[in-house]
Amino acid sequence: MARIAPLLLVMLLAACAEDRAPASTNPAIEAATPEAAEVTRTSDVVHLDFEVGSFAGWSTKRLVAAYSADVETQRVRTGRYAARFELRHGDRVSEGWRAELRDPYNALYDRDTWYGFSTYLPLDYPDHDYSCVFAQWHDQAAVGEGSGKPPIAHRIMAGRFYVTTEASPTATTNPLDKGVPYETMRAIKGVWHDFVYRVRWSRSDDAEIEMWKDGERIFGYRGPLGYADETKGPYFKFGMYCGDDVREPHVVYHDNYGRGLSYQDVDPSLTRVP
Ligand SMILES: [Ca+2]
Repeated sequence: MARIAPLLLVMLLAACAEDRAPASTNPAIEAATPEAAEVTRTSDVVHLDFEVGSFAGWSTKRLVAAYSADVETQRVRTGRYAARFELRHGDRVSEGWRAELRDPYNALYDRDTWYGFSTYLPLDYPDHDYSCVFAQWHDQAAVGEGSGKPPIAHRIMAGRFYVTTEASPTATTNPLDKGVPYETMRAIKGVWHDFVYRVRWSRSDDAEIEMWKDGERIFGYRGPLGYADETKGPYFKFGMYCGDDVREPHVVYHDNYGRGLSYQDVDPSLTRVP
């Protein structure tokens, strides 16, 4: 029995890992103070576009290492900075293989929330037949309750870019309603793409999604979305998340995340001066 105790201690420390700041010497990550995140959490319109040269305003606890995310000056959509994300073999945090930043804001129900961001996949982004997620809207589980699959996930698999939805009366990893409101075979490597989403979150069956890609309206959806029993609305994350442990590094760039009350508020093609 005496040999089990150290193992239990290691397991407990691992279980608590999500609540610790990442072990990092990355100044961009260390600049993401709780105070800045609190401002983000309570504001209707925010632009977390990295133009402050750091991840101020974001939650960074889903980054395992200094390389998981950094501010980037060579490959940017607009302005001086973007963010580079890298997911390597074994990068597991918060119960998944991920390198993600979270917008601390919980969306309000029964009103429109607009989101915009730009994404760049490098030409050597690996082709694979498992699903990876660049951006997702995740349910906000109450303390002590389990999380569900993300109500909206913005994915790539086998060279296809697509969007999935999930809905159920309660948060679950096997929701009753699954949807694929958008899929395409478009090649998306080597160029920036601008995405804008309008989401009307609802705990009834009348939620709405509209999505624009590079200024063109791509799809609309109306129906069940998310988990009807939740108190707080979903939150946004982006970076790189894969359903399996990756065999080779996956790199993606994001820029110009905005959240607001109109298309204009969040248009990721605009250059904003901080
Ligand atoms: Ca930028």
